[in-house]
Amino acid sequence: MRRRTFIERSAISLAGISFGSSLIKSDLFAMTKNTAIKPMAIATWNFQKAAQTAGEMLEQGENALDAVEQGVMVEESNLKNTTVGDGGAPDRDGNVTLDACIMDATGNAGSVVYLKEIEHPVSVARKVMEETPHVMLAGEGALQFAIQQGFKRKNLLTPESEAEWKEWLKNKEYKPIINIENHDTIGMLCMDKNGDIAGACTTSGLSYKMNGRVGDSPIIGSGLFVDNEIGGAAGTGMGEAIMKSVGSFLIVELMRQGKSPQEACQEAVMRTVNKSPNYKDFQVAYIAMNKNGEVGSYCIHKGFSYAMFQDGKSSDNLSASYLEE
Ligand code: SD4
Repeated sequence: MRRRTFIERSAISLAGISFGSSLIKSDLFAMTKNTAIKPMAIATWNFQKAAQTAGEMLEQGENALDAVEQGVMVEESNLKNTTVGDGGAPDRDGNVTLDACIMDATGNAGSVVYLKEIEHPVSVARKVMEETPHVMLAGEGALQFAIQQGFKRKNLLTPESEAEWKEWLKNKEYKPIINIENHDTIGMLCMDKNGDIAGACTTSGLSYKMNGRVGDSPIIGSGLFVDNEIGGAAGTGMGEAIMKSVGSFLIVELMRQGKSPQEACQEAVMRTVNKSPNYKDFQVAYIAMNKNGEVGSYCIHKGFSYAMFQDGKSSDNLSASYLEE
C-alpha cells in the first residue's frame, strides 16, 4: 500500500479515539492537511512567467509534478536567461553544461549533471526518475539517455553568450559577483489541489566555471528537496556553500522539527554564514513551502527576490529577508 494511502486510511480508522504517538500526530496532520489549501507555485528570483505557467496549470487541476516541470521549462527556453538552459553561459572552455533535478510527492527523484546540448534538462531528469532504476545520470551517459528518449540535440551557446565568454577570456578573471551575474537559476516548488508538493531546479551553473564542475542544483537535498509530508525547499547562489550544508534537506528537516518555512530558511543560511569567514563574498538564498501552504525565504545579501502565483494572481519580485546589505 502506498504510504499516503496508508496515512489517509489510518487517519480515517483512527478518528475519534485518543492519540499519543508520533505516527498518530502525522495521521492527524493528514486528516487536516488539505482543507484550506489552495494550489500555488513559488520560484526563485523574479521568474513571474514561470510561476504563472505552473500556477495556472495547478488551478486547472494539473498535478504538482507536471506543473513544476512546465514552469521551469519556461526559463530553460528563455534565451535572455544566461544561467539556465538554452542561452546559458558556458564554462571557461566554452561548453554549456546543464544541471537539473526534479522530485515528486512520493519522494521519487531524478537528476542530470553536466548535460550538454539538450534544451530541457529538467525533462531528462524526469525521465531518469520515471524510466530508469537510477536517480542521477552524468555527462555523456545522460546525453545518450536523452537521445534514446527522443530529445533533440541543439547548440545552446547563443552568439550573445559566446561573445560575452570571449570578452571574459581576455582577463579570465573568475569572480562571481553577488546578485549581478550567476543569478538566474530557477528552483520551483508547486502544491496542487490535493495538497501534494513537487519541486524542480535547473541551471547552467556558475558562468565560466571549471570544465566538469557540478553545482548544488541537481543534487537532491542541496539545490532541492521535497518531502510531501512536510514541505519543500530550493536554493540558489553559490552552489559550493549550499552543497556543504545540504541546504534544502536541512530546511525540510527544520520544518519537520516545527520551524516555519521562514525560520528554517534563515537557520540554513546562518549555518553557512557561521562556517564561512568569506560569506560576504557570495550569495546563498532559499525558498521554502510547507504543507499548510506557508512560504518563507531568506538570503545572505539583499537583492534576492522570488515569484509566487496563487488564487489567479502573480506576486512577483517578493523581496526575501536578508542578513546584510
Ligand atoms: C550553482 N546554485 O551552480 C547554482 C548557481 C545559481 O543562480 O544558483 N545561480 O552553483
